[in-house]
Formats: sequence, C-alpha cells, structure tokens
Amino acid sequence: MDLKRIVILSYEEIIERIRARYSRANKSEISRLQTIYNIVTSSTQSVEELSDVLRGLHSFYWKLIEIEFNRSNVEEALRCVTRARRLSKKFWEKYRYLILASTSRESRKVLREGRGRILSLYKRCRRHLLLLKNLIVYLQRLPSINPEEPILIVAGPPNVGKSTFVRSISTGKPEIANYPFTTKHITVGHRDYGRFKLQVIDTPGLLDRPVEEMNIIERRAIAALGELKGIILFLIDPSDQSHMDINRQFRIIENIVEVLADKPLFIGINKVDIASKERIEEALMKAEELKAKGIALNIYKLSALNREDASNVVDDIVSKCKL
Ligand SMILES: Nc1nc2c(ncn2[C@@H]2O[C@H](COP(=O)(O)OP(=O)(O)O)[C@@H](O)[C@H]2O)c(=O)[nH]1
Ligand SMILES: [Mg+2]
Repeated sequence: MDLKRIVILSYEEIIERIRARYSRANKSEISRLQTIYNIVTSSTQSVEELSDVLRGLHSFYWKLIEIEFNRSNVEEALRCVTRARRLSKKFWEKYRYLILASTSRESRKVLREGRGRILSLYKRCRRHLLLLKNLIVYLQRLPSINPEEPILIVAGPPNVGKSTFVRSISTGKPEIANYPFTTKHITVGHRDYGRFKLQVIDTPGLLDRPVEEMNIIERRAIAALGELKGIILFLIDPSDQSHMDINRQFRIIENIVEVLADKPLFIGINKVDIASKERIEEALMKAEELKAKGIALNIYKLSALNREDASNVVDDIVSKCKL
C-alpha cells in the first residue's frame, strides 16, 4: 500500500492556494479561471488514487479503518469529491467559452459566476475533504502488514519479552509502527524463509487482558487481527520480573482463544535464563494441560534474548503449521 504520494487538501487550503496565486495582476479572465480550475483539480487529484487503493483494500485494513471512520461516510466523501471534479471540468469548459464569447465588460461578471460555481462544488465537499485528508494520514500511520502472507502474532502480558522476541528472530531491523487509537507501538519484524517471508508482530496492550476488560476499540483492533492468516505465540513470564502470577497469565490465553478461535496457538515459556526451576515447572504443567485439551499445539522453553533460542521456536512453528 503506497500512500506516501497521496495528498488531499482541505477546502480552506484550496482557497488559500487560490488566493496566493490569484492576486497577481494583469491576468486575463480566462487565465484566472484556468488558475482556479487547475488548483482545485490538482489539490484533489489523489482522490482517484485513494479510491483505487480503498477498492482493493484487504478486510484487515478496512477493519482498522472502521475503528475510526464510518465506511459509508468514506464512500460518500469519495463520491462528493469525484463529482466536484467532474462538474468543475464541465464548468471550466463552459465558462471559458462564455468568457471568449463576451465583451471585455461582461467577461468579469462571467468569470465571477464561473468561479463561484466551481468553488461552491468544493465548498459542499468541505467536511468530506477533511475526512479524506484525515483518512490518508491515518492510513499512512498504520503498520504495513501484508494480509496475504502468514503472520506470527506474539501475544502475552506486558513485559514478558514480546518485543525482544520479535527483534531476536527478525532477519532485518523491525519496523516500529503506530497502532490505531493507542499511544502504543507495534513492532513488525520479518524472517526470511526463501519461499516466503514470515511477518512477526507483537501486540502491545492488545491481547494481554481479559476480554471483559477491553474497550470497544481494542475489541475492534482484535477483530482486525482476526482477518489475518495469523498464528499466535503466547509468551509466559515465569520469572520474578512478572507483575502477574502464572495463573492470571494463563487465564489470558483462554480469552484469546475466545476471540481468535480459528488461529493455531503455541505457548512459549520465556525468561528461562532467570526464572526459578519451580516456576518454570509450574508454567510447564499448565501449558501441558492446554496442550492435552488441544488448545495449544506445542510448548517451548526459551530465552527471547537468545537469538538462537527464539529462532528455533519460530522455525518449529513454521514447520508445524506447514507454511
Ligand atoms: N533475562 C531475560 N530478560 C528478558 C527476556 N526476554 C525479555 N527480557 C527483558 O524483559 C524486559 C521486557 O521485554 P520486552 O520485550 O520489552 O517485553 P514486552 O513488553 O512484552 O514487549 C526487557 O528488559 C527485556 O530485556 C529473557 O528471555 N530473559
Ligand atoms: Mg513491547
């Protein structure tokens, strides 16, 4: 999704731009009208590109868009601006002809009328232009994820080592992206398997609490994750660093299973380099119960700080899921 070049101006910005260029003296009526037409056209050019992007957009991105925007409002905005562009071309052609056919005294009046009609088309789209402008900024800030490719979603309570894990297994430097409606960031890493690239993301403050404690935005963000070809790796922290006892950490898994039921789930018991044997055993027993029930497909003990440990986990998940 390349949105870097897409820019749409608000109505006020369009007017500002016209004002800046219009005032130069000694211009003919025709060239003044042409200036207006050129500015409104170039300032909204991207609407066509945006329409194309949105038409081909994966449901994952649509679900993220719908966290903040109403889909029918977006469609209405596109229609309004597209219509303004079409009609302003007609007006430009019509009034150019009328100016040519008028005496020099009449032509100023004709220009005023033509200008008024073109600008009122865009004035009517004022809030739509603003919406599209905001939508583009919003889209540009979303993490770039290819929904057609497999993705490993690293979940777990805060501080278990999710971001560390993503960094450890990434072939390149992970991208840090915004996540809609939170001040939190999401780490997007990639691991190259030749045939495909596995995307690995962490989920800050998203899958780390019981569903009942989530707000509507978080629930929608999770619903968006549901659209991905996702595999879940749930990390547990059995060390003293964890603010959450092991039972509570495991209860979160049940919540995840509830909202992302169709995704294969694996459990990683992390920080084995610093956790006590007893706590690791305790975590392992709970994980084994979930495996016996068929909820977890496999269990790993690892230290996410250790690249080899972390990589072995991902490689095994890839082979178990036959990617
Ligand atoms: N000793 C040890 N520390 C770890 C391990 N994994 C993560 N940490 C540390 O735990 C802290 C939290 O890790 P972070 O990846 O930010 O956790 P997140 O909140 O789940 O993303 C950091 O200080 C990490 O260095 C591990 O396997 N062993
Ligand atoms: Mg993190």
